[in-house]
Amino acid sequence: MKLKYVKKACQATDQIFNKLIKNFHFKTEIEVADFILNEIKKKSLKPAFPMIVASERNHHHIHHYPKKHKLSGFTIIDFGVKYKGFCSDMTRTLFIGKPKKQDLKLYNLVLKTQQNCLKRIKIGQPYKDLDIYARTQLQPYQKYFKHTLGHGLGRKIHQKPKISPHSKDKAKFGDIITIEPGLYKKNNFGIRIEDTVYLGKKTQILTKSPRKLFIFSKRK
Ligand SMILES: [Mn+2]
Repeated sequence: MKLKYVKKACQATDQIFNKLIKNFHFKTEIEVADFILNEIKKKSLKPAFPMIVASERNHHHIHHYPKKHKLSGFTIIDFGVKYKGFCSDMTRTLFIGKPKKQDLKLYNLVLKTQQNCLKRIKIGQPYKDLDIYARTQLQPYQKYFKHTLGHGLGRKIHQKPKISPHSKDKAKFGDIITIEPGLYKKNNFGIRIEDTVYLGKKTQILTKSPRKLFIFSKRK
């Protein structure tokens, strides 16, 4: 039952993100947040947690709530919904303006790290090994990875298992977790890519929104 509901929550999240991208005309963080909230309401669902929309100057704050701040540069959008009491959690990072070569390099590093982590998940494996693996993948930028690689979710947005460098939990069949590497540096960059994942016979990625970097021009 639980998996079914988390899947539904993830599908709704993908649909809303898709709509956001197709209608992208937003100027400020709060406009993006309002659009998403409205779409969640239209589906008669609730947000799983206070959404994060964090653009330049704010994107290094890991938990930043949307403001009237103008969108510029890397823009992190982190949201989820609750479906019959079960959560989804997804983050995508967009770029507003023209990314520099170094921006693309950093984005691709986070993406590659996330994809490699997803491929590496194995039942029985200590989660701390996966977290440490992510940090080695992010070298030489690993000091800018300022949170844990992921977390369990279900009825609560953060629950067991722990996926951190000190976790004592091991990957087990049936786990529902997030994998969310990121890089954050004040006045420089803020990038995170996160998916909700189910550990079945195979690893199933339940949030399926595109992971390529969407680039939009700045609005005046
Ligand atoms: Mn998360």
